[in-house]
Amino acid sequence: MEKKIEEISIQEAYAKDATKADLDIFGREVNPDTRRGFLKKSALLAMVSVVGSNIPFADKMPGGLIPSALADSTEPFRVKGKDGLVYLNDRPINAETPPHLFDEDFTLGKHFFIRNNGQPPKESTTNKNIDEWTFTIYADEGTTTKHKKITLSIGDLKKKYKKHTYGLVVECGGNSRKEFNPPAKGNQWANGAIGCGKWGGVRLRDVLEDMGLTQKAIYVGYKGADTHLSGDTHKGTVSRGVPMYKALEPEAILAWEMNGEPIPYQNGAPLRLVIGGWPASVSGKWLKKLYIRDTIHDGKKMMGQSYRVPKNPVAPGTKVPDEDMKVIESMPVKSIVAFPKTGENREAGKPFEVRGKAWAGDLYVADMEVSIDFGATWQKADLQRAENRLSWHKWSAYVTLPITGYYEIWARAVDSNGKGQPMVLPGWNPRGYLNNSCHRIAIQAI
Ligand SMILES: Nc1nc2c(c(=O)[nH]1)N[C@H]1C(S)=C(S)[C@@H](COP(=O)(O)O)O[C@H]1N2
Ligand SMILES: [Mo]
Repeated sequence: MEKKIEEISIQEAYAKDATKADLDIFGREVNPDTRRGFLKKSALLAMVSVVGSNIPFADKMPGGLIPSALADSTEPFRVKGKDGLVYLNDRPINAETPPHLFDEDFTLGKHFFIRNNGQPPKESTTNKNIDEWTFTIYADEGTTTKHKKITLSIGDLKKKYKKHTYGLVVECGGNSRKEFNPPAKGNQWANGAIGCGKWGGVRLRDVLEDMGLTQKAIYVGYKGADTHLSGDTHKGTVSRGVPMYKALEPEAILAWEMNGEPIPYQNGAPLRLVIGGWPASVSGKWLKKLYIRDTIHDGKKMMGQSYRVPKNPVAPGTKVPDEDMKVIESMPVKSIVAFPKTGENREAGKPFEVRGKAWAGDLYVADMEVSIDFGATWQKADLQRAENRLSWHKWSAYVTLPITGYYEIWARAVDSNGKGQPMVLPGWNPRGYLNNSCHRIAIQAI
């Protein structure tokens, strides 16, 4: 007899299990330190209904993994308010945007990727009266002259400071990690751990300068309202930061809006720091604390191997000691083909449009090219100016596939310093960061 399986979202699965201890489907305790463990029973049930049949070897499934049938489909393993994302992990939630959803001028909230390091705050605390959401700025001794500590609400920000809106690229430092060989631990992102929203809020600079910054203030760190997966509030999730010069740039903002709407819950509602061009881990979600530091911020995931790359190139597979690693700053130049969708057909001999987006960390994109012959020859694409610094550029080109057969369309951007995207993985590093190799799509000419 066919048993009806309940379809539930990840959110509901969490809510259901929230009161229980963290147990996997076999009733064993999930190891909070590895942030893995097996999928919880309720989550796995939700999947069985999608895969369409029983999962005989469910007990062999490595912790945190979801069936690949699901990794390619998106229903109904879905997070409220999101649509079309590819899920990598449910605990914490990590989901990426497939390339064809980058065809919008700015990434829609429902398509914006999710990279959580822990459990977001309760949704009801993030969407009530957002003007009442508060955050506190703490200053290290001697870094400010006017205030040592101040608490502000979103309402205060709106009243006191001028609102600014910028298109800002938020890209996970580990985007495109999937191509690393030997593989790097961490979310196996294809190319969709990036988004460019139009972020609205106030300048971080305006708020910080009101504290009376001194020369001693050299770094700014953040902390969000999310909690460690174990529920232990002392453990924290991620607390990163940027040097003061980056925090003071005009485009660094405290945002409560994305694309003219409140920020989606999973993307840091109601208030997040948005610092474009650097690894997205510096853009703190669910913002609760800012720290003005007299030293390089030493919060969680600032030290050791996280968001760091070797100071000098290393052979693939090398173990690199912490002291030989440096913090990632500006992200490298990169581009994506958003249209057509990979796997589509086009008529041989007939020109058709190819288009996408390109971005270059702190720089501009200066040049854009596409290839239909695996990089042997390149043709210039039409590149538009970005709406503002740190936003992405739109590009398009007309290509013609001469005869019937299988083709790949490759895209390559060059930044304003003349540095272009490599065709293959640029440099192996232990945690799999900064892969900006060319994006490729497959098209059949018929
Ligand atoms: N408070 C908080 N901020 C955070 C994170 C987090 O887990 N908690 N993840 C960081 C990382 S690693 C990335 S890539 C981006 C992801 O932003 P998004 O989920 O809005 O796409 O948020 C960053 N800010
Ligand atoms: Mo990230």
